[in-house]
Amino acid sequence: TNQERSFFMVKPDAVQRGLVSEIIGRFEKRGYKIVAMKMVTPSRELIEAHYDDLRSRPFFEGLCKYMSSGEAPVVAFVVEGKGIIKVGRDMIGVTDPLKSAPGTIRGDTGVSIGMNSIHGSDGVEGAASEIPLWFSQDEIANWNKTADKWIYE
Ligand code: DAT
Ligand code: MG
Repeated sequence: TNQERSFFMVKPDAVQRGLVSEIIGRFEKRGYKIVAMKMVTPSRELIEAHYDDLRSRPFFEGLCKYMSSGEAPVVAFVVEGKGIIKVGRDMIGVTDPLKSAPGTIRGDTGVSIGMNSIHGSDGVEGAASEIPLWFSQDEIANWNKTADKWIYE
């Protein structure tokens, strides 16, 4: 299906460094359709819910503090298109930017695991819970991308 959706977020470090368009542009360039996007200064509660499955990890507290510090907002966005959940993760690179291949977002933008530029849903379940956590139905644009006929054969 060409209607698969995944959730992404430009993290505070990348917003501070002026990498928003560089990062979101990669998804547009690939031919994917952006169906929702907003800048948010996330609350501690929202970040805890977002990273709920990492609660038992030693870095959880630091992660939540960092993401909800308010020193910079995040840019949350939803991307739609063929294979986006898996391809999105491949475009991002692995969790540690030092281990991410050049050409990936993390491999091209950072060196620190905690400031790794972008979040992307890690699977079908993650995407299904993260999209409604961050966006209400009326914040999602159901638009027809006419360029799709030059993207999908
Ligand atoms: P990913 O963002 O690649 O899906 P994750 O879901 O395992 O990685 O972890 C969420 C975020 O938590 C990750 O982007 C950065 C931070 N993090 C993960 N492992 C960490 C570690 N060992 N030390 C510090 N921060 C870490
Ligand atoms: Mg993850």
